[in-house]
Amino acid sequence: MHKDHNPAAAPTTAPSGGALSASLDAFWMPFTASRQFKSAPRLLARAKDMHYWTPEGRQVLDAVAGLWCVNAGHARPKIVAAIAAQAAEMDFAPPFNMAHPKSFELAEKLAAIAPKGLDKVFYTNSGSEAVDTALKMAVAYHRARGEGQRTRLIGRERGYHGVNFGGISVGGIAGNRKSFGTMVGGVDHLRHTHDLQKNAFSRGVPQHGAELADDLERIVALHDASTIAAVIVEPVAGSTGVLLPPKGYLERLRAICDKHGILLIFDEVITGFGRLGSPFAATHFNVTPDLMTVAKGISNGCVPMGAVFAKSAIHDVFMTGPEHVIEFPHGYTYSAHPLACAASLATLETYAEEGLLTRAGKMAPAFEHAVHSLRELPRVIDIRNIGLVGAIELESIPGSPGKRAFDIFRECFERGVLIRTTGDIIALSPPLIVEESHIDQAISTIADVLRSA
Ligand code: PXG
Repeated sequence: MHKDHNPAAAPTTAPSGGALSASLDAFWMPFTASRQFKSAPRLLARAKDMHYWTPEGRQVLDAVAGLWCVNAGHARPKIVAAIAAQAAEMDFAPPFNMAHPKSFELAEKLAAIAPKGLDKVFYTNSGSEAVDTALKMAVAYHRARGEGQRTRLIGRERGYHGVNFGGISVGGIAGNRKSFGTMVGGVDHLRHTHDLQKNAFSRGVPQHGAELADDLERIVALHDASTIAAVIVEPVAGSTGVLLPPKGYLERLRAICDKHGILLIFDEVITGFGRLGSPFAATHFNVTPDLMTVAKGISNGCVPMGAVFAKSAIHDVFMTGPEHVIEFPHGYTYSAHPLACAASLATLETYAEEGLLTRAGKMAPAFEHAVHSLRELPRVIDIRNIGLVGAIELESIPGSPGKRAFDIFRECFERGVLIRTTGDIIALSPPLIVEESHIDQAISTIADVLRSA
C-alpha cells in the first residue's frame, strides 16, 4: 500500500538538518531493526581512512572497518583511481566462455599470497556466494572422482556462512533456522567451541577445547565417512561473537578430515586479508584447508567481490571429458567483474606497499592491552582478542537478549565511534591502518558508555 493511503504509517522522513530529502519508506533494509532505525536514522555520507562523516558533518571513528571489509581504510587513492579508470575503459565483460586480462592477473596475484597449494581462484560477488560455491565444488569434486555418495555437509554450531540456503544450512544460527524453515538436506553440525567457564578472558587463542574437534569422529561414526563431502568452519568465527579456535583445534580437525577423505573448507570471509596478522588465518595457524572462501577485504569493500581458493588437485579432477563441455556448471553474471578486479588489484598493491597483511600482528599487543583494560567494568563477562579482532561480551538483560549491547552501539555512535554488536557481544575490527590513538579513542568511548549504561 502506498504510504499516503495508510494513515497509520509512522512518519519516516529524515530529521530536518540532515542531507536526506527522500522518504525512508521504500528501502527494505538488510539485517536492520528497521522501525527503530527509521524513527532515528543513523546516516553516513562520507568516508576517508579511519573515519566516516554523517550528513551533518559529524566525524565518526570506524572501529569495525565498515563491516569487517575496509581493511586498508576508506577512499584509498590507488583503489579509487583504479575503479574510476576501469569504469571508463571497460565497464563489463561477460565472464562465461569469455574473459578480460585483469581477471587472470588478479588470480595469479591472489594465488601468490594464498596458503601454499591453494592455487586456483573462482570469483564470486560476496561471501555468501563464495560459501555456496565452495559447497557445490566439494560435492561435485567427489562426484567427479567417482564418490558421488559423498554429499553430506558438516558445519558447526554458531557458524556464520552468509545468507544463502547452503550457507544458512551449514551455519549454526538458531534464528536463521527458525525463520527460514527447511534447509538443504543432509547437513550435520559440530559442537561450537565457546566455553566461558574454562576460557574467559583468554588473550589470544584459548587453552582449553582442542578435543572438541573430535566431535567430527562422532559425526563420522553416525553417518559414515563415505557419505560426507566436506566440513566447513570459520577459523575464527566473527559474526556470532568472535569465537577463537582452542589451541590445537584446527590441526586436529585437519587430521580427522584427512583420515576420512573429507574436504576441509575454511570460511575466511572475515579472517582473510590480514585480519589476524597474516594474509589468511590458514597461514596464521599453519593449517591448510582444501577450499577457502574469501570476500570483504579482497577488494577492500569498495566493489562487491568474493572468491573461492581451491587446491589444484581439486580443480584438476574436473578437467576431464570432452573439451567443449563446461566442466563446472556454476558462476555468476558478475564473476570477475572488471570493476571488482581493478579494485582488488589496487587493494593488493596498497596492502603490499603498506605492509598491511602483517600489520595486525604488530598492532595486536597494544590492541590486546587496550581491549582487556575493560575487564573490570560493569557487566563485562568476557573479553577475547586475536590480531585486530576484539570482543567484549556482556551480561544480557534478563528477557531482552541483545538489548544491552545494541543500546551501547547506539550510544557509541552518538559519541563518535562506530562499533558492531551481535547478541550482547561488542565486536571490534578496525581497519588495519589503525593507530594507537584510534584504539585509545574507541576503548575509552566504550568504557565511558559501559560506565554510564
Ligand atoms: N562467511 C563469513 C565467515 C562471514 O563473516 C559471510 C560468509 C557472508 O558474506 P556476505 O558478503 O555475503 O555478507 C560472512 C559475512 C558482522 C557481520 O557484523 C558479518 C558478516 C556480514 C554482516 C555482518 O559480524 N559477515
